[in-house]
Amino acid sequence: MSRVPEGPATHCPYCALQCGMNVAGGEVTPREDIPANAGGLCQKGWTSAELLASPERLTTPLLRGRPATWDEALGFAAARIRAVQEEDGHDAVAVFGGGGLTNEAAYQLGKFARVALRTAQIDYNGRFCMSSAAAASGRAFGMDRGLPFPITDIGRADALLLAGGNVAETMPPFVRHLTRMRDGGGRLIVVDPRVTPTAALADLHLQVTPGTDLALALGLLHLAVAEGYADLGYLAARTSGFEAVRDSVAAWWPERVERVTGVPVARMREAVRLLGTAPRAMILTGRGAEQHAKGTDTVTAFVNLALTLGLPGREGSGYGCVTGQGNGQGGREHGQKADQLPGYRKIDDPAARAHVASVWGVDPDDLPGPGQSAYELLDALGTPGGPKALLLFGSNPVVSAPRAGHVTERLGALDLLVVADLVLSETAAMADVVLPVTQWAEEAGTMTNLEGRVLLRRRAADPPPGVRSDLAVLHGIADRLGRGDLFPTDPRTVFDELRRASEGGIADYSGITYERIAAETGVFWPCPRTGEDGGPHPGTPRPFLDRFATADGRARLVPVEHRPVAEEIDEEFPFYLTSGRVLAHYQSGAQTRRVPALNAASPEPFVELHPDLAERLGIEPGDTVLVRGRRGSSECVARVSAAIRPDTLFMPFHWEGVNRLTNPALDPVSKMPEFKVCAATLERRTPPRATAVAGAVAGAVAGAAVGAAVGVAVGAVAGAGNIVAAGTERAR
Ligand SMILES: Nc1nc2c(c(=O)[nH]1)N[C@H]1C(S)=C(S)[C@@H](COP(=O)(O)OP(=O)(O)OC[C@H]3O[C@@H](n4cnc5c(=O)[nH]c(N)nc54)[C@H](O)[C@@H]3O)O[C@H]1N2
Ligand SMILES: Nc1nc2c(c(=O)[nH]1)N[C@H]1C(S)=C(S)[C@@H](COP(=O)(O)OP(=O)(O)OC[C@H]3O[C@@H](n4cnc5c(=O)[nH]c(N)nc54)[C@H](O)[C@@H]3O)O[C@H]1N2
Ligand code: SF4
Ligand SMILES: [Mo]
Repeated sequence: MSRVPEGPATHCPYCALQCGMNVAGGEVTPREDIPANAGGLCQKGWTSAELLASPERLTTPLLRGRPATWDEALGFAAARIRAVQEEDGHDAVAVFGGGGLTNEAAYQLGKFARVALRTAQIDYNGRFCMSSAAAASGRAFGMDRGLPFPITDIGRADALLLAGGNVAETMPPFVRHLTRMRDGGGRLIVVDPRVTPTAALADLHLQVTPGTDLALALGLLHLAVAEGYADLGYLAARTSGFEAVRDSVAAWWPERVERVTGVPVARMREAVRLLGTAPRAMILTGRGAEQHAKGTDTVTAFVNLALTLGLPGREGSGYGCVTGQGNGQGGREHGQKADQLPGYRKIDDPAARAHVASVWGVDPDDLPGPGQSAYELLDALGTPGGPKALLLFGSNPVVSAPRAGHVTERLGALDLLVVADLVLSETAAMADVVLPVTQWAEEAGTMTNLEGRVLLRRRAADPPPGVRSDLAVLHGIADRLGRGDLFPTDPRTVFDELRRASEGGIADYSGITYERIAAETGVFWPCPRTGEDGGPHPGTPRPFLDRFATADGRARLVPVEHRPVAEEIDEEFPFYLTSGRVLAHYQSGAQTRRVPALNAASPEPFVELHPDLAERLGIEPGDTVLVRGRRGSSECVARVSAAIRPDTLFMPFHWEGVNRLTNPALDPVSKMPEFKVCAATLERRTPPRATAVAGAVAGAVAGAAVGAAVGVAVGAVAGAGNIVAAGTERAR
């Protein structure tokens, strides 16, 4: 294993900011050399090493809940896979991956599905994350890279609109880039139904009704055209489709948009003025705008606005998606997506199949075609004709999938569930076979951050005895299926193969090596083997400066229409329920709920509601309430806050609960579920429990600490009531 890089300098296990950190002796310290965090870390990063030595860590395989040897566990899994495939065919075994896996593991998982299992049925949790932004960027620019510019460009912008992102809680060190921008006179516009810590930093907050960003973007575009901010020279030189889009927004006059979105006309005008007059402007989207059954069109509408203003492909300006998981970017490039082969190639493209099959040493005709998207796949488990077995790496769908009660039922109907994880997640607890794997600091590999910068995860600690890497697990199963020779366990060997497989693709990694990443603090893809001068390619920090990645080099404006949410509120379920994140927890909470300091900061699930609504329903802060929807219900603690619209409830999804209610209505293009809005009601359940009150107080204190940490003026939050009041008028 001498070829695997070691050393304390690595990156955080959690989000896509991939903050640089040193890990030594169980202690974490931030790195200064990584531009994304430049010396900063959030609370999750600071405490990330605690899970390495946690007693809750899995260190032995489990077979039907009992400790087993690796040989027993892998042998059982392989024998069952063979039996299921003999009876019901290759597609009867499905694979589900995750955006937290290294590039090497994600690549190997896709190859494992297509070559060792020969199944079409593979998808991953990134479908729940950035798929709408990816689809919209692909459609407009011919390429999807979260931020198609270095994150440090943000600090030099003169105006930035962030739609549906709460970076002060989801990527706290990101705030330093926004602060730098504001210190330089730049203005921040935030679109969110809540006065989040991020919205509280903003110069202008557009407090939209959940699910109406598409109408808002159409309205902003209408105003931009009407007020003469369209950059006609740029549109003519670098884009196509402007006329059709301009005509399509003609009917979205500001008063109509105010009625649909709840955003006052004056605020829309101000947003357009700030963006239209800024020499350098940016438009960014987060999950709040994207996780809808119309997410792709919503992002397209924001991209149309950015293109109309002449932003993408101009240094210092642009459109970007603030991606999510640690390897959310790389995880969507190397083939764990149902329709994809490595290098962001399409699995139904004959040339792509031929290239990848030659790297894999298999016949292109033996490669399966596209499979189903994440929710469709989960929904089909154990049904007649659906998969009978599932191998799951790096996701906890019992907590995080939409309509989770139903998904849990489907998982329970499987003949075989195999889960590779570090802890006994809610999903692992259901598995026939649980395989304990190494964690970030115990393994080497590469991660691609939200900028498209490929980073090196070094091995900085020894794994406990008994655990194996994801690559070793895949090798162990493949070996028992007779294909072990095709699945090496050394990350560098896998990366070198990935480089060849990606060569010539959109996400070309062929010129990237572990040495270069270490020497250059990351390399931006695309990075072919050689540059224009015949020497090593420098990597591509800003891929659209000269041309877009479309066939004709032009960006495409695509007309889109607003439509209502998939499940409108009514008398029985009169409130919009939205969901998202809090600072202290990560995703399904499988990792962070096991870190004592984080659990203390945010100990239990809650629902946030407005004081007016609480008063109307007789709910006091700290009460236990039942939140009910058409698909399920969830009990949690009430938090009363003027920072939310009175028609909206917010629940974090870090605990089992909110996803029992969420709506699996899918976006037709990206297959993203409508996580961000469904209809719900709530009622007081019991008198306040002692722990509930204590929890609410602790939560409030933690919230205040967040505010302080990101420099939120308390007055801004207190003043939120006005904005809430202004933002609630809404015609039916
Ligand atoms: N602390 C923490 N940080 C994380 C993660 C985590 O779990 N915890 N996860 C990582 C991952 S995978 C991701 S994807 C990112 C997500 O990062 P973000 O997108 O910033 O996170 P969310 O909290 O899901 O959603 C952002 C905001 O959308 C708002 N919102 C809800 N509905 C709507 C709507 O209809 N329109 C608009 N405009 N806004 C709406 C919510 O109020 C919320 O404040 O965070 C990453 N970082
Ligand atoms: N209601 C609602 N639901 C949502 C969202 C929302 O905003 N609202 N957001 C969605 C989004 S954006 C996302 S990204 C998903 C995320 O939801 P999940 O897919 O459930 O993500 P995690 O909780 O990160 O699950 C990762 C699991 O893999 C394990 N793990 C971590 N690293 C590794 C590794 O290297 N190898 C292996 N084998 N296992 C590992 C962890 O312990 C954990 O159990 O949730 C989605 N669900
Ligand atoms: S912002 Fe993201 S990458 Fe940085 S320390 Fe926090 S969780 Fe880790
Ligand atoms: Mo995500």
